[in-house]
Amino acid sequence: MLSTPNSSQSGTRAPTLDARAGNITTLNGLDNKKVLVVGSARGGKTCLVNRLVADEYATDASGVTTYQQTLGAELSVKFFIESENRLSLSIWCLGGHPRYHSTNSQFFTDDTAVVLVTVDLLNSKSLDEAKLLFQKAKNACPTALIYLVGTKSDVVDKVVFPIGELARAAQEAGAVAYKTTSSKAGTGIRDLFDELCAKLRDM
Ligand SMILES: Nc1nc2c(ncn2[C@@H]2O[C@H](COP(=O)(O)OP(=O)(O)OP(=O)(O)O)[C@@H](O)[C@H]2O)c(=O)[nH]1
Ligand SMILES: [Mg+2]
Repeated sequence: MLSTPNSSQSGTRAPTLDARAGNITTLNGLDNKKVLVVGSARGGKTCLVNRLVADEYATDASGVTTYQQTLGAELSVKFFIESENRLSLSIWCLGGHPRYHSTNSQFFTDDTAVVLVTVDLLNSKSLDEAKLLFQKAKNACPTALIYLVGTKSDVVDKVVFPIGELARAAQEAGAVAYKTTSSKAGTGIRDLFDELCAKLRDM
């Protein structure tokens, strides 16, 4: 299921429910790190991963954005091979629907290198959900780099809380940083991954 890397940003997607696959330590000769992407349902997690891995943002034929709920979890692999940050990431995007809360717990293992806790900037409940997930990640993945990631930043006029609140939450929770991203506009995502890859390299 995993392809040979042939560009600095190549990626593959391989749906599976095997949480332990994140334990692979090398992939095609590259260090492999496990990344979790978590957050509320419809929060923009899958779109973020799709933008990173395939530079895609799904719309139907008339240009309307489409939504397909993640059923359980989906694994994508991303290779970074041309920059000095040579590594691969196994990125687990976890379904945000409450029905997956208990099964998601098995993915929070202590070998997790990075947790991206997403906050849907258009959903007032999303920040509280993110705070709970942040604590869960902190407890179960003590050595992981944990980021708070505000999604959908392109819809500036509908953001339901000030960005300052996201910054404060990140500081209080002890996040590495908070970031804002738009999968639709394609902003913030490469910068986020470049930064976290550099941090992983230095660890
Ligand atoms: N405006 C805007 N809308 C977005 C963006 N990212 C996602 N969306 C919208 O949010 C919907 C849900 O996005 P998904 O990425 O599927 O959400 P998810 O967090 O994976 O949802 P679950 O799989 O249910 O946990 C998409 O269908 C888009 O309509 C973005 O960057 N900007
Ligand atoms: Mg999803």
